Amino acid sequence: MTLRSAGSSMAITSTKRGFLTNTEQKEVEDVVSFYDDKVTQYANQEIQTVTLKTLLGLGRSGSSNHEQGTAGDLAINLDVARYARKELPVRLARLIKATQKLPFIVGTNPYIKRVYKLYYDSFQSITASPEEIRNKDDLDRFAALLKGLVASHADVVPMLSQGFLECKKYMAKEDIKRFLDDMIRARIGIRLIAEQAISLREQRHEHETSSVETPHDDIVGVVHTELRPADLIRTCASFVQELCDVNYGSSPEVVINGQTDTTFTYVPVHLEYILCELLKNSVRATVEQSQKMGRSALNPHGIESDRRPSPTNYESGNSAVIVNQDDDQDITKRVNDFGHPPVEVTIAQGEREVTIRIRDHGGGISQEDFDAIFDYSFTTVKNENDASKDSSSDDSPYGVDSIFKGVSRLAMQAGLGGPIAGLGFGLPLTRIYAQYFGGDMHLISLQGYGCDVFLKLKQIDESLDDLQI
Ligand code: ADP
Ligand code: K
Ligand code: MG
Repeated sequence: MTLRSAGSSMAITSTKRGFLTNTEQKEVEDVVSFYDDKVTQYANQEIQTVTLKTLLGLGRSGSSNHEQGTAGDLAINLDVARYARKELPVRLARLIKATQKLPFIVGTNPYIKRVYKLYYDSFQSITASPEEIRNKDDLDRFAALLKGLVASHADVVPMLSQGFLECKKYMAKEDIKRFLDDMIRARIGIRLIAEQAISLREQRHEHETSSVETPHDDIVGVVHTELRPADLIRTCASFVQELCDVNYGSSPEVVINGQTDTTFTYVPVHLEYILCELLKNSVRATVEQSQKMGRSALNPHGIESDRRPSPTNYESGNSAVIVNQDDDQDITKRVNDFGHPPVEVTIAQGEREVTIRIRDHGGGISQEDFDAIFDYSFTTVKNENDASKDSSSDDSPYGVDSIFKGVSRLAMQAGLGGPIAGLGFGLPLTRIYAQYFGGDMHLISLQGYGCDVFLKLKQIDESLDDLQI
């Protein structure tokens, strides 16, 4: 299977002026119908959740990948597509309504307006498409429509980040959090449904055109039943290291250890997103800590040679044994040519869950910041032209100048995968993704030393029947 390139869920088509091209800028000026009866009508309908099992087409009696053949595949695809055709407009309408309820001034922010318009246009195109999906051709047409919509939504998260960063002062923190938590959870569900409809169809195409029997037994649409976290970590690490090189001129190694041959059932794009965000945080902290401590290629330990720690030194006989490990054993001493200690990623396979620990030696988080790190838009990336400060002196809070100042301009250079840091969305979003299928994420800061992030993910095949999308 081909994973989407690392971080592609946050792909950014960078322009010199920020997120919006000139055409998009014009588009957001267009008046978008606010009082649309059709939206209200759909938004008033109940959401029909679906179990992951049904969504994956595993609920049909007597169906196994080998037995069902093309006819069975088609029936499953039709089920999923019909469900998507009926359900997506309801969920989109609810997002549109929720966005309309934001304070007026927040709704006038160009980024938020753009997101609103994307949801509104998607709602319109799906409801304008034929209601009946009867055969292969209908299916292909509908899947193509969804594919276009999913692609057009690729920048929604960075746009929301930038929008709410600029609107911080117009809404209470808790209200922003509630809105975004709900929105992002809804978005995950919408994408799962849409991407499942798309990828089942694509697999069918591959199946039909391939001379090899059942080419991807281990992939059921968006779910991978033999996902190897070690492989995904490697892909994400090299992507994040490259991003780090671009921003800082160097990057730390990423060491993967533990049960590296672990495989489990999960949604690769979710794990990919989580890993990229956590690795970005760790490499950034590591490199900035190196700079702070004056670690360099010439003096990688950041200490004078006569103050180097003594080698292995056991005080045996004590219940608490102090071990000054030698350079080979202590991972923090394994600095690379640029003076950075590695980021360590440890994989553990439990009976029903997989735990991934991401450990860095980037100095940890101050007590003052710690309480805020899971807030949307909270970041310690400094920018001289803080858009929200600028705008306080303006009559118009979203003057064209202020939009493109600050974080967006600094960070958007990074292109694919979003900035290395600066939007303040990494941690809150990562936690929502981790919790979506019953997992969780905890960050422990050893202030002055480094951070450990524990990511616990459930084997989702254990609970296919219970997981409601
Ligand atoms: P961003 O990375 O855009 O700043 P995040 O939500 O990912 O937003 O992180 C918020 C803040 O938490 C970061 O700006 C940083 O100050 C702190 N942080 C997160 N992870 C780490 C880490 N591993 N080490 C040190 N600080 C961290
Ligand atoms: K944050
Ligand atoms: Mg981050």
